Amino acid sequence: MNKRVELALNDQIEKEASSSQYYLAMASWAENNGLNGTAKFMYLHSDEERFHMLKLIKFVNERGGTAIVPAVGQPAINFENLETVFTLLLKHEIKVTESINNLVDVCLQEKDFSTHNFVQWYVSEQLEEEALARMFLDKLRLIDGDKGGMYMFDRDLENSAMQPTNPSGPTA
Ligand code: OFO
Repeated sequence: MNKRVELALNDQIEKEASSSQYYLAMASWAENNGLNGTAKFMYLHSDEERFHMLKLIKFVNERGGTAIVPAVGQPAINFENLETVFTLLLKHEIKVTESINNLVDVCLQEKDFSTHNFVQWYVSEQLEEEALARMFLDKLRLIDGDKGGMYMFDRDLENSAMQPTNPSGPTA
């Protein structure tokens, strides 16, 4: 496997692992603050990010590279409020999108068209994740800190089709 591409893929593995931990921390915070819908969303989102990591690990190893399982730092324990959580989520996803775009760029520079093809799945995934985070933030801005509104937001999220699907495994 091309070394620059392998390096960029391993960098992305680290980003997906960090995303999974980050959303797990948000899930735990939400659970401790009576926000069950948000907790459910974040737990599933954390699983989804782990699935993104596993998919990359398998791809690197199957293509003759060496996937590196990364150490990840401890994420935050406390968050100010729901709006902060979703603002941080959107910021984080924008950074991940930049990193995916960089990966696409490296594939094109190195003329690795099969990895480029593989990475397109992540390009579409990022578009969806950013759109979803923006939609939640728009709703939270409308609610503007109103407690009743937040209760409804969380309850809607609990029953929502917007919940991430539980990924079935690295080959799904
Ligand atoms: Fe892996 O999609 Fe978000 O970060």
